[in-house]
Amino acid sequence: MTQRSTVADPGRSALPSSALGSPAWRLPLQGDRELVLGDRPLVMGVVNVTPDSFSDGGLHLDPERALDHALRLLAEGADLLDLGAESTRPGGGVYGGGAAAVAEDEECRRLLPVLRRLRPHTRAALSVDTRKASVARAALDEGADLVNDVSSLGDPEMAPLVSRRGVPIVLMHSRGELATMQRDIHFDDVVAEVRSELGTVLDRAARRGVARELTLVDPGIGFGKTQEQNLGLLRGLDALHALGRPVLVGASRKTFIGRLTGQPAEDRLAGSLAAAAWAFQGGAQVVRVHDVADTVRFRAVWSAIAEAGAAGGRG
Ligand code: HH2
Repeated sequence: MTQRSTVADPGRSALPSSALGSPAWRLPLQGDRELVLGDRPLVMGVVNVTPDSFSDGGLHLDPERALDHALRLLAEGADLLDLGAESTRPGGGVYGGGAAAVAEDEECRRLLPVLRRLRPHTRAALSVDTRKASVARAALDEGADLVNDVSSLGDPEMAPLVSRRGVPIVLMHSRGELATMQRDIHFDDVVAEVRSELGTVLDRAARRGVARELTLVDPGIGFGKTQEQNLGLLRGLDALHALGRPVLVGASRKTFIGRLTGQPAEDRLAGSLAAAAWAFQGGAQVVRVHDVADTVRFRAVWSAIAEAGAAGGRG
């Protein structure tokens, strides 16, 4: 398979500054590859190897089906993939009981056969969506490139692992435990508080040996936030750039969209694209999505318009 444009050749000179004016980051990946962030927003395709994910649970539990799905997302233009074997759907409030916790061996049993099959097919960055250091370690050994940890180092072994292996990590904002985080939510100013708490997470990560240059931050849309707070965060996303790290946004198919459109999770494409537009507008470097083909087409038009504006065209 051909090398994807976002995985740079080693030694390639510094990325030309973007027509959109955002800075570039180059995150090292295993095997002399890099993930280049900043010249245009990247599309991260979601591969859920779970029976119970909120929008596609059970569809790709079989390793061969998960592999087909992953290859399809790459063919549709995904810049990178995020493979997860534990649903992290929060519980409490309107979300009901939330996702069931998955034991480490079960998470590995779901995830590793897919990674093992997928790795030889692509040089695209492969992320593993896990809260467990032991699962992340096994996934890195099977060729995963980065860790997406929605608990932001909740497992005390995660920081030593990523620091030792020198791999990038996504640190996501949330408060409290998944099972209860949708209860008793209070923010006075959601954007300012999420920014400040992500700053604290970055500082704590640095104290535990995680290089700041290897981090991405994520506002945690849908994780312990009300409807209005999710909307406000997307609208105020650009404030997160003050943290000086690339921003990843996962809004695809989430409940806040369904509450506005009345659609079930698998029919939330239009709303997900609206959320992606706000993520792009807010300067997100990565959007995590289920509907890759449509998001890639959407980005083509969005970027063309943005770059026409940046070039000073007046039509
Ligand atoms: N959202 C989900 C899972 N992982 N990771 C990051 N960094 N940001 C997110 O917003 C995020 C995430 C939830 O979406 P999904 O994987 O589709 O559902 P489930 O957790 O039910 O498997």
